[in-house]
Amino acid sequence: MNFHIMTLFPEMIEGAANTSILGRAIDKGLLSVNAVDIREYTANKHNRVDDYTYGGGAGMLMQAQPIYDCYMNLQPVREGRKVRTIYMTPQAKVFNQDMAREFAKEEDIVFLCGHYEGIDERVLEEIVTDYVSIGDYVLTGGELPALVCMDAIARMVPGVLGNEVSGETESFDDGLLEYPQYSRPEEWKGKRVPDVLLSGHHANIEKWRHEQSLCRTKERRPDLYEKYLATHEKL
Ligand code: 6GU
Repeated sequence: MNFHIMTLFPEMIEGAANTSILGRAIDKGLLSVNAVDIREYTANKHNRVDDYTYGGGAGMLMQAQPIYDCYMNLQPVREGRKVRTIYMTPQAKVFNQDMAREFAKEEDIVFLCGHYEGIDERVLEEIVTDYVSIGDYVLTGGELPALVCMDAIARMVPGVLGNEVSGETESFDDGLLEYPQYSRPEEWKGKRVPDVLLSGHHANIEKWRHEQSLCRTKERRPDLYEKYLATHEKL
């Protein structure tokens, strides 16, 4: 899978993408991360990529031309392939695990990261296929959101997490939060690991973990808990 990130801060993307699990997946040839500097495509003699907004109002806007030329020069676009192009913006539906799973099926994904007060609407209409937010708060740019989405998508690509582990065996796979987990020692600061986990009784362990998931979800995410009950109603 190939990620193409259009940004004014390519070093922000490269720094984060080349570490840990993403870095290993790149080394293994499962992923590529291609951060492209939009500024390199400006036709402005002072290298500007922003200008005032028509109609007035606060701040500057990223102009259409550099973004469009940058997009048209991306490899999959040059080769005439249809490519999902995601604009990271708080004016959008909030990213979730289902979306990560869907995007992970693509061969190429383009992320467009905005700055300033946003981007000229006309270039968005021309190239963007998906509008995605990462939550109801405002950030200074789309780079961190793009990294968040890229990480969540990448771990759903087969092989990225390693041979045995599946991206599905985590919180949200069945709509519940994950149960608490423990490693050695059996006792730490007077706190003991729950007996059932030391029992070796796998059915009881599964039952305990499911109960813990339910409890934790009800307490921390009542919204998810209600949704779970509604879809798992035993008749
Ligand atoms: Cl995707 N972009 C920006 N700039 N701010 C955000 C966001 C995205 N999602 C939440 N806040």
